[in-house]
Amino acid sequence: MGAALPEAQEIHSFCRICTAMCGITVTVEGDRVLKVRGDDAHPLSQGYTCPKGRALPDWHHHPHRLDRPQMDGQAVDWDRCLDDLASRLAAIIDESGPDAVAMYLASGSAYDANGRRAAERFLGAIGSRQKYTATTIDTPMRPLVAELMGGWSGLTPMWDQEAARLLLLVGTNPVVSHGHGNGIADPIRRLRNQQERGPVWVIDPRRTETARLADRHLDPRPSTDYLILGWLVRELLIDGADWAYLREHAVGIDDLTAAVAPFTLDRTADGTGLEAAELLDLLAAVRTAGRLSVLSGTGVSMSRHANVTEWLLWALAVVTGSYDQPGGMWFNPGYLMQLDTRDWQPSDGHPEPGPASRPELPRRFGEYPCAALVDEIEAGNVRALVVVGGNPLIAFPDRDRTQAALASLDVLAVADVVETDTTELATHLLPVAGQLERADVPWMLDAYQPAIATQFTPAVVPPGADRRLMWQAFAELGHRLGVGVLPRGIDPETATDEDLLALIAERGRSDAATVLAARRGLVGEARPVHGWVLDRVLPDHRWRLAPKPLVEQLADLDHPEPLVLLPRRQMRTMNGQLRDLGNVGPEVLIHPDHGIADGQLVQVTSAHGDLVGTARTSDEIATGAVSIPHGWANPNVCTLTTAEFDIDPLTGMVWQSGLPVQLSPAESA
Ligand SMILES: Nc1nc2c(c(=O)[nH]1)N[C@H]1C(S)=C(S)[C@@H](COP(=O)(O)OP(=O)(O)OC[C@H]3O[C@@H](n4cnc5c(=O)[nH]c(N)nc54)[C@H](O)[C@@H]3O)O[C@H]1N2
Ligand SMILES: Nc1nc2c(c(=O)[nH]1)N[C@H]1C(S)=C(S)[C@@H](COP(=O)(O)OP(=O)(O)OC[C@H]3O[C@@H](n4cnc5c(=O)[nH]c(N)nc54)[C@H](O)[C@@H]3O)O[C@H]1N2
Ligand code: SF4
Ligand SMILES: [Mo]
Repeated sequence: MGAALPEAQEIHSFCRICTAMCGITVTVEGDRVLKVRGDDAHPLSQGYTCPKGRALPDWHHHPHRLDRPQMDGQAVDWDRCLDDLASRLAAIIDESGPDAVAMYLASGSAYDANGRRAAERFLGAIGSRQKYTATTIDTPMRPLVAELMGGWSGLTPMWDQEAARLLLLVGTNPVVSHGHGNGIADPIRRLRNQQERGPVWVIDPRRTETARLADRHLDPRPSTDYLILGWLVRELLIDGADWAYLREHAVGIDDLTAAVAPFTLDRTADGTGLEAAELLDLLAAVRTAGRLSVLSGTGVSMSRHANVTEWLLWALAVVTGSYDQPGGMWFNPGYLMQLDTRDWQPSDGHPEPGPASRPELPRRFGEYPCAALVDEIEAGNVRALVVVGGNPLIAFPDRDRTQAALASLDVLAVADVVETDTTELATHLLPVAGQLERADVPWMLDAYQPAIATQFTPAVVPPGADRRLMWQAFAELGHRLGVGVLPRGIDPETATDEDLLALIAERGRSDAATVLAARRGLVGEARPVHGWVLDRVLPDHRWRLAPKPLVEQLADLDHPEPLVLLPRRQMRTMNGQLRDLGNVGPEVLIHPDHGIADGQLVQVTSAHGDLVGTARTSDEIATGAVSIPHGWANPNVCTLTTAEFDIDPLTGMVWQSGLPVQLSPAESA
């Protein structure tokens, strides 16, 4: 035998697939990642992991991992790839200006603190305004409503897991998703804990994994939640509102009262298809609880009524005195972000115009809506696109147009860890270090945690093959273009991940050395804190209860459609990620009454396009709904959605939930 075999080692890290960011213990042997299990000593996840986290070893050693840079599909070395990319970008900027270079930053970069910052700084440094993120195909209604009602788009209300006496979930399925906005590790345990204090109510047209363990489940017609929420607000304003809180912390009460006046019980029961008795039970539960925690998800954010529904959901929280008060919802100021120490200038929520080809699609929060990107490419305004941890071909509407537009670009540079639908089209492929190959702190998602806490992970294994840290790739690209990407004083030749992370950590609640030693989590304040949003963020300490653009949208809502598409996340995949590790494909979930048999091929048609998939029939879904997960190449639900019409005028959001579809049996795919 030759050299001694390396010994197996256990390294504490945290999973960077979803916002729950569970503590994990990774078994490695040399550069082989053997196993991932939950870390029992982790203060927030307490040993929990889901199948995605446990699949990290298979993902790390994925047969289609990206090992070497490529140009037009040919392996090249980094210098060649970056030289060529830089000179092509320079020529485009010279000829067409910096706005001809766009960037799409998505899920895969949200958990690479250094890489994400470097990519964003690169875009800013070349002077481009063409920034797109997954927020505008996911949940732009929340920052919109936060800005219109609270003066700042970043407010994320958190479930009070210590004290809420009622948890209301509207169009979210945390048992599978682990939260939308709130990072919820070990969701079943946390929901059970909640039930010891007070009931969990779920509103969802599907009897979801979460609905099955809830105390009560209401299954309204899709996209009619606004009626339920508006009716609750109306009734509470008559009896049950927290008037002391409202007098001190709200403006626009009369306008809100007028806006919800038409929401009678009859109209709500009629519009939602729910029994009056069920609705009255919910109202009684809210009155009994006094304050509540109420969370929404993609069932709200992707619907045509997203903004209005989210507004009425926030209004419900304000009217019950729930926001920023114990037993209601709190706002996590973040361990690293320390939002509670900043000075706030309240915003009135006025957007800037969209890009030249779609000026009607508003620019908000410093970004353009994804719905505009394909038009910008087709119009020749965008000639180069840099994709940073995203997969537009499974995420954007108009699947075929998106494909043609990406293929027509002069430059499509993609920074990813595995081959995807989008990497196949790349002119420049940047194989960046995956999550186990880099040190990290949860920078962007600091304020989505159930405690004021942070954590640090070292690289579990060094970057394998010819992969580079993403921040290095952008620093080198910037250097070639003569723009600075790294903070001052950082030498790209000698700096480490930790040097850069220290600059983030030192702005947190303890010094950088303490944060970088927090290998299994560091909890600053385990319990919710209250008051900083009321004191520091809200304009004049008051919620604006009736923002005009939302009141106007409410006046203009239409009737529900007979059969509609609903989104659904799957337990073992994350959007388009992990699907090729032997996971179940995207079944078309329908009620048995459509005359289509379980396992039969079914065609689903929208006003825009169609797909053929395998039907799964179940009475867990209402007859008026068809549930199809996104993230798959075939069938790809993005063939049904479009950015051409029915785009939300306030956010530019694509209609991805509740859009009308038709079903018919299909012979073959
Ligand atoms: N019709 C329809 N469309 C939808 C949705 C829907 O429900 N229905 N959902 C929408 C939602 S909510 C979202 S968030 C978007 C998702 O849209 P995307 O975020 O674009 O989709 P993902 O498949 O998550 O892409 C993440 C990519 O990051 C890569 N990645 C993983 N780790 C790393 C890393 O460490 N570094 C880098 N650089 N890359 C990495 C992965 O390999 C993957 O290719 O889709 C949206 N589109
Ligand atoms: N396992 C796993 N986890 C994930 C992801 C994943 O792909 N896989 N993706 C991550 C991402 S990017 C996101 S954005 C989050 C999303 O997190 P969630 O929003 O919690 O997840 P979804 O499964 O999309 O849940 C949406 C629910 O809304 C319901 N719904 C649809 N229309 C309506 C309606 O009109 N009214 C009501 N009340 N309900 C409706 C659907 O039936 C569905 O159960 O999950 C994240 N976590
Ligand atoms: S819930 Fe799963 S994917 Fe999300 S952080 Fe935990 S182990 Fe990772
Ligand atoms: Mo998302």
